[in-house]
This record gives sequence, structure tokens and C-alpha cells, in this order.
Amino acid sequence: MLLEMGQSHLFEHWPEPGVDDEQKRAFFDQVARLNSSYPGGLASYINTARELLADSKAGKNPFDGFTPSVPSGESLTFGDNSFVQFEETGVREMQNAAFVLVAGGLGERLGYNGIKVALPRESSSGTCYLQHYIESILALQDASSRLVEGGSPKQIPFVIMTSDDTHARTLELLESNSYFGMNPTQVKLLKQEKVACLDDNVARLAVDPRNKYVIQTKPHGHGDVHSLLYSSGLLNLWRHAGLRWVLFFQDTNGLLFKAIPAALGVSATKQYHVNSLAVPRKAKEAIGGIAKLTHADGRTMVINVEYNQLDPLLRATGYPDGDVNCETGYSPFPGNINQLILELGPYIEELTKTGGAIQEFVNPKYKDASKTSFKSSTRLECMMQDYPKTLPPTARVGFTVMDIWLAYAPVKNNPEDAAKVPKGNPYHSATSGEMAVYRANSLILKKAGVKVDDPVLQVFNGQEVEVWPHVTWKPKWALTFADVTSKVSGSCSISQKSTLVVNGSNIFLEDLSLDGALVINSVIDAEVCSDLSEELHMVKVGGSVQNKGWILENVDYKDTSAPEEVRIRGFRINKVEQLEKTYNEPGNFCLKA
Ligand code: UGB
Repeated sequence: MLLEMGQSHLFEHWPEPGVDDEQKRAFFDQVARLNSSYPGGLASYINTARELLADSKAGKNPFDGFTPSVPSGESLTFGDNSFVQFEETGVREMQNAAFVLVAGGLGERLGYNGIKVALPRESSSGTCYLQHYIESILALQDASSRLVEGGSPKQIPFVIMTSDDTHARTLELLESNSYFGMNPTQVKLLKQEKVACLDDNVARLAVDPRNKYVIQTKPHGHGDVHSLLYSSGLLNLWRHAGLRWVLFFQDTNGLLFKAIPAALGVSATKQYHVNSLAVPRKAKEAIGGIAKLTHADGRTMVINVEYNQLDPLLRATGYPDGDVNCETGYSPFPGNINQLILELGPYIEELTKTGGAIQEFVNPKYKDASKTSFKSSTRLECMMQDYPKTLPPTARVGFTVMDIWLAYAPVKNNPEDAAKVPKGNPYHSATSGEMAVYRANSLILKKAGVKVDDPVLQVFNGQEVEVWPHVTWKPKWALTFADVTSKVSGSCSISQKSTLVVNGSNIFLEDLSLDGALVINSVIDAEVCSDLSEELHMVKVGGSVQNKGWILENVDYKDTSAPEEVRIRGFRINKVEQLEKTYNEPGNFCLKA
């Protein structure tokens, strides 16, 4: 096959039989792996590469014939009636859902040496992303089964897509932490394979410069998740188990689970086959824009257009200024945050036709304008949000826009690049990722009636951020706005310098005045409490707490004496003074300190 596909150069420097036989065998093992992990095999990969490389050389616009316009979707406002209603519907539906985390990327832009899901989401509790995701899924599982009368508790399946770069370390993180409380059989790791690199426009496979018996490979992109799910057989198992939804999400967004219940509520209510979560987006911000594309022949699709393509597409189709902010201060095209909710039935139907193959693209860096040779080898790539591209026009493809402060705070940029982000645009750094969690929690408490002091501005690693009180809670304490309002009452207040860590589902805050650091733990088993609002199970905490609290101290990202995860956020927490309370029985507790 390789010879037929014009790949004889791979064997050019091979010595006679008997020499390096082990390495030659390893070469064919690799070829077999590359062949079996790509829908249609290596021959299909090479053919597609030739077509896409020819299009790229000819400068063909992938959106040729399409005109973009602003699509209409559901726009939610946190805390209003319809939001609360969608949240309730979403939590109810959760027991029919499966979650899929794409975590095969190394996060080159962040430059962090570990896996991104092991980074702390915030450093007050020190909970890492993976732990937070798992605890959120478990809390949703419990809440959903409580809502559905007579429903037997279902375990929500959780799939993590890894790659050679992240697999071992993800598994190790799970195993060394007892899967953060999840049943290990609930979790499935699916490893994506890399794809062969290409040396030139006729798609000759690249030989690894370090070893002539190895084909050079690079990641194929998060779009692999669809073919992996399909070939794993999980989708049909889920269908037989009565599941209806598959929710996809990315590695570092500490806010995501605040948006998920309402977004699933929208999917269920509007019966969307595809629902993309979106946020208002600043023009030219480095996230894709969701657009409606209408072809000259009448076809339309609602699809993500990557940020580097949106501006040229607009310019080429009658918008001479390209991607610019409108009167709202944001681009009219909502920003894709790559949280997708797919309805399982139509998803399986589509994948049965496509095998999970997603339209690919190629992005070669040419040496010169002749476009005949590349600066370095390239490869085909695919993105999970391109899934709707092959759907029939009857498919119900929608999106749900939520406030940025509620839904989106990824950690993608290293401190140096983040500091260069134009003023007013989000930093997407470890610093802003943590501050966003405190801001969201503070704003939610405020909306629930707590008096929360305004933030102060502080600069960490060259980034000016709002510092709100450091409020953090376990997902089992509150998943929805209704949960929060049911757990705070009376006249509560939190000063700006405060830290509040809430750890326990049955903790209720009543007439609490906090000016310092307070950590509340409850070790009463929530699962035995069928109704958490019953007085019988409540740990009611109030009173006045005042202490020196926890202080943020600046750390420069170049200071190698600090751990990497501290350096990249630009501060460490100095725990000067706090009150920590652990309750193992219900009751009313008045704090004084
Ligand atoms: N990922 C994989 O699992 N495998 C891979 O081969 C590559 C990545 P990036 P990207 O939300 O801000 C996306 O690199 O691709 C995982 C959307 O395309 O962080 O530049 C990886 O582990 C864009 O439209 O993002 O941009 C991570 O979890 C916009 O929505 C995830 O895929 C943008 O995200 C994303 O990888 C965004």
C-alpha cells in the first residue's frame, strides 16, 4: 500500500535484509497503528492530504461560496426565571447524560510542563481541574437522582480522551487519588493516536529526523474524539442504558459546570441535536466565532469559524472592516467555548454514516511564495466542533450564550503572552482563571442576597485583575442558583479581603458576617440525607468572624524557586490566620472569632 501510494522514499535508505530487522519490524508496527487508527486507513489519509494540500497551495478558501451572518440562538441571563427553569430541567436530565473531556492537548501556549487537568482550579482549596470536574459530575448525579421520583440512581459515565502526551499522567493522577471519589468503572480513558506528518505537497510521509525507521507524527486535534467514541462501542452501550445526551468539554475551564445545567436544560427544551455553549466575544479574540453560513446554492449551517478565518471571511464577503466589535462592545458573532451537547440518537445515526470522521484541514508553513516546500513537516488536523459540518439541513443545530463571568475562564496563555493581551480582552491565563472563579462565586452570592464587597485591582505577572473575596465551594454544596439561594439566608456579608471555603452539602449560611478567612467542613454523609433542606440534617453556620485572613503575595513567573503552578499564576497564598470548623453532627452554630 505504501508503495502504491507513492511512499517508496520511506524505504530508500534501508539496508539489506538481516540488518536492523528489529527496527524494521517496529516500523511496520507503527504503520499498522497509523493505518488502523484513522477512519479509512493510511491510504485515505494520504489521499485527503493531497486534496487539502492542493487546495491550500491554490489559496482556496474553505468557505468559498458561503456568506456569514449572525445566527440566532438562546441567550440566557444568570438568575432570571427562565435561567432557573432551564437549570432545573438540566439537572433532571443529567441522569440521561454522559460526559466527555478532551484532554489530549499539551497546552503549548501555556508552556506548563505537567498535564493541564492537574493544575489547581483555584489555590484557596487547591482542588485541581480533574477533581473539580469529577466532583461536579458526581454532585449532578446525586442531584438528578433526587429530583427524579422513584428513579434509581444512575452513574453518569465519564470519558477522558488522552494522547501519548497525557495518558500516563492522567491515569496516574486518577489512580493516586482514588478517582476523586468516582467509581473507577464509571471512568473510561480513550487514547487518541497521532497522525503521520507530511513533507511536501504530494503528501510524502515524513521520516523522523532522529530515526529513519520511524514516521514522524503530530497530534490530529480534538476532532478525534468522535471517531474514538464511535469505535469504542460506548455510544451504543449508552443508548441501550437509556442515555440521551453527550456533553463534551475542554481541559481547563473552572467555570464550565456553572453553565452546564442550564445549557442542558436548553438542549432538552428546544430539542437541539447540537447545542454549543457560547459567550460574548471580543472581536479578534483568540476563540472561534459561531456564525450562520449560507451558501450561494441555498445550503446553510450554524458552525464555529476559527478566529483566524473569521476576519478574512468577513472581509471577503462585504464587511470591509472584518471582525469588529458592535455597539455592545463585543463582536456580533458569539464566541465558541467548545462545550458541545449532542443528542445521542441523532449523533449515533450520523456517526454510523461517517465513522466519526470529521472534516479536516491542513495548515502548512510554506518556505516561500512558490508554496512548493514547507518550513517544517505538517499534518492533517480536525476539530470536534466541526461535527455539524456533515449534518443534513434538517438537523436542529443551536447554541446558548451565557455571561462570560459565569461560563468561561480557560487557562491557555503563558504569563508573558497574557501580559501582552490588548487591554479589555481576557488574559486566559492561570492568574485570570483563578480570579474568575472567585468573581463568579462572589457575584452568585451577591445575587442570592449576600452583601459582598467590591473587588480591588491588583497586578500579577503583568496582568491587572479584579480581586474579589476568595470564595470557593464544593460542587455538592451548590450546582445551581436555586441551590445557592436555598443555602444562604438572613443578613450575610463578606469583606473584600475574605476567604470562604465551603466543603459539605448540608452547610447553610445564616446571618454570617465574614472579615477574614473561614473554612467550613461538614463530614456528615450527604447521601443519607434524602432531603438536604430538612432541619434534621442541617449544619447552620452564622455569627461574626474576623481575623487577619489569607493574603496574596506576588511571585514572579521567572522565579524558579517557586513551584511552576504558583509561578504561572503570579501569586501564592500566605495563610496568616483563619478559622477552620469541621462539623460531624447537625445543629445551629454561632461562630465568633
Ligand atoms: N485537545 C485534545 O484533546 N487533542 C488534541 O489533539 C488537541 C487538543 P486548545 P484550541 O475554548 O478557547 C479550541 O489547544 O484547539 C484538547 C477551539 O478550537 O486549548 O486552540 C485539549 O487538551 C476554539 O474554537 O484549544 O481552540 C483541550 O482540552 C475555541 O473554542 C482542548 O482540546 C477554544 O478552544 C482545546 O485545545 C477555546
